[in-house]
Amino acid sequence: MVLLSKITTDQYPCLRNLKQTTFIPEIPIVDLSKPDAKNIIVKACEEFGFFKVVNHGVSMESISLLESEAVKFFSMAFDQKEKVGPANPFGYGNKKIGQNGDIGWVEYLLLSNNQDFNSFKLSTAFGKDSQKLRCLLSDYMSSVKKMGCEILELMAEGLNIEEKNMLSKLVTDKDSDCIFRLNHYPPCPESRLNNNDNGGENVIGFGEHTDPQIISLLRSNNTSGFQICLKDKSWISVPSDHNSFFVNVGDSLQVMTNGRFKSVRHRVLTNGFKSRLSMIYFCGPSLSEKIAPLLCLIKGNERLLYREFTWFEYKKSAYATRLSDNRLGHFETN
Ligand code: GA4
Repeated sequence: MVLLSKITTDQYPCLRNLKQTTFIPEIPIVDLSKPDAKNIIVKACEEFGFFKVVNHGVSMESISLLESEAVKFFSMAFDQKEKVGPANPFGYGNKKIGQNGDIGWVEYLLLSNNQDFNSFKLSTAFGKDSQKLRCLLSDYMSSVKKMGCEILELMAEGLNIEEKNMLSKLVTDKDSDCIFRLNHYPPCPESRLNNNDNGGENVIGFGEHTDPQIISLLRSNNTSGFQICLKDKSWISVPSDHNSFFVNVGDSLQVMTNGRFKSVRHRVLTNGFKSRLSMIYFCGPSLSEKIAPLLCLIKGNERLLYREFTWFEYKKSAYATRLSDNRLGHFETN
């Protein structure tokens, strides 16, 4: 017979976090091959600003090939990686995030979809292998972008917007400002001491923030750590799933839907034992694109919550902020 009174949380650390547990909602799952995808997308964007995508159409081969090149890159000696740094904003970065004093337990490679903006040379760190990396990056980025546009078209349909490509055309635009980020979170000794895989005390890998763009498409290896903030301000851990993508609503989409969709606050906590590797594609419009609430979505005498601004204006102001700042405040109407 098992004596329940003998069970301690030292034996069963997973029990320790039960005190926090209220109701943990299920993360919405969108199957892109199903006819109800558009309705689930809209509901998920209203409720969470976040959802998981299966049957995404991005080949597992292109994902795995890029992932193994990324693992190779991050396992190089620090001074070798540093040759493609510092990230300003593009290039290799270590611990420092952005230019305004944010730090995290993370190293990363940040790239623009516009090659001219990537002032660093991958070949400096990769030598002749850089050509292979460039091809894998370009393959991956174009198929993830395609998935992003499919999602934006379903979203437009779900929102009953007549022009099916009203949102996706911002990303298919030849001058669209999309960014690709590879994040590597090495195992963190301090989180190991806490022996806590469930959040709580773990060291921050990437601090809480919202993404400035329209949507972001995230894929990671099977290491936990990613959390989202719910409407009631509580944080929940999102179970990792290396076969799926996760979609974040960004600030620009919050503006275009006049606050109906919420840009989701999210963060990454480090793991004490395993490395986490994530790849994020941020779908942004062209710098000259005007962002404002879409009038076709405004009902009756609903008030416009944001003034119009260009993506260039928004980016300029966003890059002057700290990671956790509310970047939209500046563009709200009174
Ligand atoms: C958050 C989303 C993307 O990772 C990013 C980040 C950017 C950076 O790392 O250079 C920023 C951050 C992000 C928003 C505020 C500014 C700029 C760091 C930072 C403190 C690439 C982006 O587009 O905005």
